Amino acid sequence: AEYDLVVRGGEVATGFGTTRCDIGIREGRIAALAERLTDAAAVVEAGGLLVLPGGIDSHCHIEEPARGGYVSARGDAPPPVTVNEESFVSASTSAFAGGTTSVVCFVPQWKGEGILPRLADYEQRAARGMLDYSFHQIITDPTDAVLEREVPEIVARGIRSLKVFLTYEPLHLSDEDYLRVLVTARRNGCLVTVHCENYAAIKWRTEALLRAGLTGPKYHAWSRPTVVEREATHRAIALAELVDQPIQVFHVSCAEAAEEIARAQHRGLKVWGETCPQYLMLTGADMDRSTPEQGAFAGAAFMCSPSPRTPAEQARIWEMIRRGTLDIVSSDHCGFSMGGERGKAANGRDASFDAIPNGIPGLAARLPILFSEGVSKGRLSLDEFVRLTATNPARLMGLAPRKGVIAVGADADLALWDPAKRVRLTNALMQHAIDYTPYEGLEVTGWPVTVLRRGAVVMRDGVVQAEPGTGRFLPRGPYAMVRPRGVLADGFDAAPPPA
Ligand code: DUC
Ligand code: ZN
Ligand code: ZN
Ligand code: ZN
Repeated sequence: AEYDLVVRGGEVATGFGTTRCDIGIREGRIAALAERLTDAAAVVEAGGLLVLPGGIDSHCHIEEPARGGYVSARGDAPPPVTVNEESFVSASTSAFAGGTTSVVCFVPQWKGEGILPRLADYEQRAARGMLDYSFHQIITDPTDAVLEREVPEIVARGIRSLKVFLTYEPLHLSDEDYLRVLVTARRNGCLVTVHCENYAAIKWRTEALLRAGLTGPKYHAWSRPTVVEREATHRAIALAELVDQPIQVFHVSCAEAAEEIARAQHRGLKVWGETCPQYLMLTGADMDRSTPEQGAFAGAAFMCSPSPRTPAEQARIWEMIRRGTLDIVSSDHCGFSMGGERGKAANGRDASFDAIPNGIPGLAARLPILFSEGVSKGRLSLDEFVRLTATNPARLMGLAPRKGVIAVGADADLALWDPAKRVRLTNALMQHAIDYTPYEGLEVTGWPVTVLRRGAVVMRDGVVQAEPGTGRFLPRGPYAMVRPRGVLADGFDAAPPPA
């Protein structure tokens, strides 16, 4: 047969407009888009369904050995070891269940070590999954050896983004170290992604809250108000402008921070902004929940950083998506179970808020929530949904045009959605390794019913069928979006990029 598989009769959202057509697949890639394709070895009927590019989640923490990471902890208390409970197999299952087929996840760097030892370990972990994957390299200890020897080596191995934190006790960089990472990224043709919150401000607020006896989960939000995020966003952008290095601001939770990004964009800077469903769906008040079984610890289920805000702020984030200031919606999936010893209760269920790991699971929930709240409720067109969740992340991360669009030559990663299917979210539907979802009971309209990864059906009606070890690493080469603008103060280039 001419095609290994034909997806027949769906409403196809290509990333650049919607059309009714058949999709012919050969050797895992899209070989033809036409009104009618015959001569197929197999057919997937898509009548009445939407056919979307498989989701790309360009920000998720999977099986990440984070030594003390994601716990605020005061400067005086040694942070505990925390390990993300999700494995690449459970994460792949969860992602497929929710319509996502590729991820960009994080290789850790532990302070006092180089980056290559962790990378070797992480490559082995990732290769066990079913998702296609690429890596951001976290930099926590930017020594000369790391920046001058190891970064060029990981770039040669296909990693094109460096991730830095401006907060968290064991992770945050000083301005000086952040500048050094920006310079290194510029010299090596990488994107820099930034967690923007002010470390010293959070530490100061946290210590004051604890002294006042305000220790419950809800005070997590009080420890990091929006001004803390706005200041760090402003600083991250200003220093990136100084160096002339493109950056993406991760997980924007408030309009103040988004306005910093908008202003930079209006001035022509290469600055992008991402947000996540939690900033559209959760608020600080969720951390004030208490249940008979869990008491105030129940609030820890909603604890992530930046903190969820208010309904008014949620509306402002929708507006910033509509304007295009925020052009990617990722999950920041970073699941910690409520039970057990490795998760939210790593430091006990009575731990003060600063000793509870930050992060919530969202790999499977991301697309159904954004589809329902966005497309079904009329806030987003289908095209906008596809761009926010697949096309834009693929382009910004250098994965386009292989990923993120439905076009001839692209990988046949497809999600078939029933736009009318109504589902009440439960933790079982998430199919992850975490023991809860923060969205339990939420009603959504629209659901992915079939998912193909490189032309193979990997999910049908919630049943994931893919062999562990079939996910592929997506190496990234040089790409234009992260090329510096060449605009420099006084015309003096203190960090020339490669010719
Ligand atoms: N924020 C979280 O909530 N979890 C993981 C890392 C982060 O920055
Ligand atoms: Zn972050
Ligand atoms: Zn400012
Ligand atoms: Zn994150």
